[in-house]
Formats: sequence, structure tokens, C-alpha cells
Amino acid sequence: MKIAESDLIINPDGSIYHLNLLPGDIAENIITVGDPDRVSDVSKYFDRIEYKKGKREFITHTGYVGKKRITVISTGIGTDNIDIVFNELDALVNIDFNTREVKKSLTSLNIIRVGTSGAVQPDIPMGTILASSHGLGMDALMNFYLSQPSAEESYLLSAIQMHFGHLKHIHPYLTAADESLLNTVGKDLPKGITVTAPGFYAPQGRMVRAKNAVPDFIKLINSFNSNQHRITNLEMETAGIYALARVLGHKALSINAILASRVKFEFSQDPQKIVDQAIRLVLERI
Ligand code: R1P
Repeated sequence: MKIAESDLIINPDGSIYHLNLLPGDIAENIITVGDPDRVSDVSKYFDRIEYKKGKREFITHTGYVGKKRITVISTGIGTDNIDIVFNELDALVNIDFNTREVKKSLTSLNIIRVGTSGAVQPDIPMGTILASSHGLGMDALMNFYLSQPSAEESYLLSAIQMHFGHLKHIHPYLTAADESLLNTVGKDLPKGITVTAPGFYAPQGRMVRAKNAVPDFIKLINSFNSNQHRITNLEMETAGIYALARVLGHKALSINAILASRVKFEFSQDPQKIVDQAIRLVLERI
């Protein structure tokens, strides 16, 4: 079936609408970062850069580490941007831009987020590099896609919803990391459920001037415990990445550089160093 020109927008030069990339421009191993400036912090470790492209907050560098072709792309902040990046990355490999039809043989990308995050458990200090075992989305993205959670995911999500009790107006979604990436790239790293928030301030329990509708948000999330599963950290993309990767048939893992402790009220004096460690770890293991 032909995909409408209004549904999949291709620029006059044959590139995909927002990412400004041509099919063939992306590798099968993809690193996503939030901050556009972090793209060159990753690609400076490439042995060779094939090209640099970009539009808006979506900056892409593709190159090689040894013989491995890798693409690093910035998503900007939030799951609304993840919606754009994941649908367009998928289209680049799985839709024939000439016929506008889904290809017969589909490609599954390996997608690893290298992002920053705040810890909500006292035993996870700043400087930790943490792999998200699951993404718990508090945003609305997955209200708009059909997805089929596994039995384990459904069980864990129900346990979390019971724990959240009074927060009946929030309908979270939960997706596990790709197991093979979790056991390779994420091997021997601390792991836990990552909460993906639809904002940075009240949606992550921060209090500045506006009044928060959910009191003691950090306590509410860090006191959850079921079958060894606990919530370890907060950020703004992982749940969308895991859920859309699942829907589209890609593999995803989120690696978090812990820059803040939300329970010790601390923020790192040297965030760049922690992020650099996470970048190097991922490049060694990808
Ligand atoms: C908020 O400051 C941003 O930082 C975190 C959050 O997920 C959000 O995108 O990740 P990045 O540093 O990867 O952007």
C-alpha cells in the first residue's frame, strides 16, 4: 500500500522531512543523544567521519569506528521528538522512497541512547552509568500507538499503577529494554526502571515557583519495589524510545549518565566527564 505524501513527507532532494537524511545515510548501529552539541562529543571518537548533516535540533554524523559503521543523531528533548526521530529513522530503512511502500525485507536497527539523568535512589551516586531495564512513560505518546506489552511488562505496570494509587489521571506505559543489548552493552552496569517525564520541573518533582500537583513525587517513585524491580532514575526520552522501538521492530537500550542525585539534592560539578565516560563505554561495547 502506497503511503500518502502527507503522511510520509519527503523533501525535494529525496531526504526525510525533519531529519534531512537520505536512505543509506544511516548505519544500523545508532546512538541517540538529546543535546545536539553531544553529537560531536561522540563522533570525535570515530576513526573516520563519512558525513555531517542536520536540520533543527536533529544533527547527524555517520562514520566508522574500526570497520563498524555508526550513526550518532541528536533528538532534542522529550518523547514528542522521539516520535519524529524514530518514525523517520524507521522510514529511512524500511520504506522504499520511490514506491512509498513498506519494503518486503525489514531492517532492525540497534539504537542506544546516551543521555543524562537524575538518580532517585540513595545508593546510586552521581557519576554512575546506569542501563534502563525498563522505561516507564508518564507522557501521552503511547496513547496514540497500538502496542502489545509482554506478560512481564503488564504485571510490572499493574504493580506500579497500584503503588501510584491516587494518581489515577496519569496512565503510564512500560516497555523493557532489548534483552540482548541490555546483556552486552549494559552488562555489569547498575540497572533499574527509568521514569520518562513529560517535563523537567514539576513532572520530575522539582519545585521552583509553581505549585506541584503531585506532592512527594520522588518518594512516590523511589518507594516502589516489586520482585527486585525498582525505579532508579528520571529523564525525558527512554520510555518513548523503548516503546516505539518495540512497535517498529528495532532494538533499543538507554544508557544514563547520572548527573544529579534527587535524594541528596546534588548536581555534578563535572557533568561532561560523566557523559564522556558513558560515550566511551558505549562505543567500546556497541
Ligand atoms: C533535560 O535536561 C534533558 O536531559 C536529559 C533528559 O532526558 C532531557 O532530554 O537527557 P539528554 O541530556 O540526553 O538530553
